[in-house]
Amino acid sequence: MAERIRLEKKIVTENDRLAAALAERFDEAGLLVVNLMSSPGAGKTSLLEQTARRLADDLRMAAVGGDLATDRDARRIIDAGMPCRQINTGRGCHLNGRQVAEAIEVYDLADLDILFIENVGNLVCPASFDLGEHRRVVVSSTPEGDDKPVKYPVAFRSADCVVLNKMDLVEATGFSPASFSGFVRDLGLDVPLLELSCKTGQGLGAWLDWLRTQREAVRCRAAPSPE
Ligand SMILES: Nc1nc2c(ncn2[C@@H]2O[C@H](COP(=O)(O)OP(=O)(O)OP(=O)(O)O)[C@@H](O)[C@H]2O)c(=O)[nH]1
Ligand SMILES: [Mg+2]
Repeated sequence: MAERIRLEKKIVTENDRLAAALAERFDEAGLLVVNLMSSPGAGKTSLLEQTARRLADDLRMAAVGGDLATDRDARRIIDAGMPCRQINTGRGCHLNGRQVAEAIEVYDLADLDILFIENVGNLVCPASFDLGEHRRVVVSSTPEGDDKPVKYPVAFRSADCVVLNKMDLVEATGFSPASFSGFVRDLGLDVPLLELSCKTGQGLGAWLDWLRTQREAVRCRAAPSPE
């Protein structure tokens, strides 16, 4: 009779090894790497467009973005003033370490302050694949409904920052910001929850401040300590 054996040890996958190598490269170069995750259409590309328009004079930024097909997002981000490489995953529902490693070949990481990774629009698979990033941001939006944190806890629990976008639609959609933040806290998360609108610009200042603070934290960690 077949015997069922319970595996308690985490299996180190090929992606874990690639992610560890990426993390080492990112740390050596001293830049901040931010992985953006959301369901399709929550506003990841819009957030990067706004970030490019408002921060490009202060910080050197670049992006890589994953979509099943087309280079539409990359063209939008480039038009907003940030270099971007598009990765087409075909049927793949998330980015992996190999795809990111190939896409960043065109960048001199030491010349960048922030690298953004726009993951494939999907609130399930991307959460399980480390890309060597320093910070994960989950972007949610008001038309999706206020219960997403409890329905997709794996993604939200892995976040260092939660962005709630499309606040301009809060009344039209009947979205309850209080319920949403309650669900986030119920997961035991103690991370910033930034309410904003990429359409009106409301709340974008707090997002840019958060980015600057994270950039500084990573830069200080990477700087060699004085003798
Ligand atoms: N009303 C409103 N619309 C927004 C806002 N932010 C983004 N949108 C719109 O929402 C749609 C999707 O935005 P994207 O930025 O493409 O979303 P995304 O998360 O990058 O989408 P995928 O890459 O397909 O997963 C676009 O039509 C945007 O113009 C916002 O704050 N308010
Ligand atoms: Mg996009």
